[in-house]
Amino acid sequence: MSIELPALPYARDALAPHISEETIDYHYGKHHNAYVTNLNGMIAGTEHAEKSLEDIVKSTSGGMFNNAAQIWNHTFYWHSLSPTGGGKPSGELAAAIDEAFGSFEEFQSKFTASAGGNFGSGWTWLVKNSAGKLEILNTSNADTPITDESITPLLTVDVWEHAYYVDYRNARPEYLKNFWELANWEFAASNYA
Ligand code: MN3
Repeated sequence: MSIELPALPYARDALAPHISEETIDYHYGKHHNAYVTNLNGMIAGTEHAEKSLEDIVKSTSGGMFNNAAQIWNHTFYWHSLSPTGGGKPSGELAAAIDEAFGSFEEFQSKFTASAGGNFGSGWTWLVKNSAGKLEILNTSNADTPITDESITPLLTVDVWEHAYYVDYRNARPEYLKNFWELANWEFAASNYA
């Protein structure tokens, strides 16, 4: 068994103009794909060769963990974006956001500040904690919330520079502004439920 690169949930040009086809060609076609190729090379002939991706993430460290977690994080990120995304969540998720952050606008501004201030390469997440309450979480490099069984990730944004340098050079704030036009609240709501 080998780990496969999951299909993108939309066409490569579907997120334009917020995220270009060229960015997807690099980010999905080269970066995400390279993590898959690297991991398959590393697990071949080891005790991890027959495990699921999640099991590999939860039972490895070092290079194996980094590649496995990056595969998982990127797949989750592609689903956190949608060509029909943006706007605001509704229903129970909207109520949970209001309860945790005061309002959607407060949440959005805190999440943007957290992602903007996530030093170096990493990820910013909206998660449900063990008490069922929503939180914003920053992780560094390949680190992922799924290593903590008590946390359920709902939505993520990739703040590695490779996520935005083609479209926005070094301007992470511009990328984050455009992230809100793509945020997939249906995906987040299904993770929350
Ligand atoms: Mn990335």
